[in-house]
Amino acid sequence: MKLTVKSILLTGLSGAGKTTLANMLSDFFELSNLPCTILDGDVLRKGLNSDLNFTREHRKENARRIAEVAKLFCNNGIIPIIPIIAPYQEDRSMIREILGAQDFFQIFVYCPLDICITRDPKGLYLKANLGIIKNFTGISSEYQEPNDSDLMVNTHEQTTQESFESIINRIVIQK
Ligand code: GGZ
Repeated sequence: MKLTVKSILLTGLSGAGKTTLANMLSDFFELSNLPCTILDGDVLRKGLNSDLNFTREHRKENARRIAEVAKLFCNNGIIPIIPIIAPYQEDRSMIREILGAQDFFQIFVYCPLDICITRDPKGLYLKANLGIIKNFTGISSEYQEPNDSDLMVNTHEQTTQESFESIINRIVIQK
């Protein structure tokens, strides 16, 4: 089995299902002996990017660092799977440029904001609505929906398995 791409970005709101899909892709690649690594925005913000907040400037720096780390993996034959909100078109374009447009696959993990608010797995939307968390994407900070994605999955209308399969159908070449 081979892939048509060398790096994968999953962009979308908090609670849209990016991490779930990233984990499913990672499990599938590992079973297929394709080396990969997950670079999750939430995880990296606890280490490498712990000095960054959620201002416009810091989100850009967050995206730049993650893309540069992803490039190191990519250059060593390891597929970076990148589930991050990446709410700004400019930053997503930068990530695409750093990783090389030809090998890059951007997935828009779409779920309507009101559904993400209902899901609220970590209670973050509640805190954002109460003003406890500032600059929260979808509430007090914008998410610019991409119109240049290679694929859009709708986690509100599709099951996670259907979303996962639609990704696999686009990036896998069966030998
Ligand atoms: C957005 C926030 C915020 C604010 C904390 N805005 O769903 P999660 O919890 O587990 O993942 C989100 C993560 C977002 O980090 P990213 O690096 O992906 O964001 S970005 O690409 O926009 O820089 C969320 C949590 O951090 N979180 N505060 N204010 N998400």
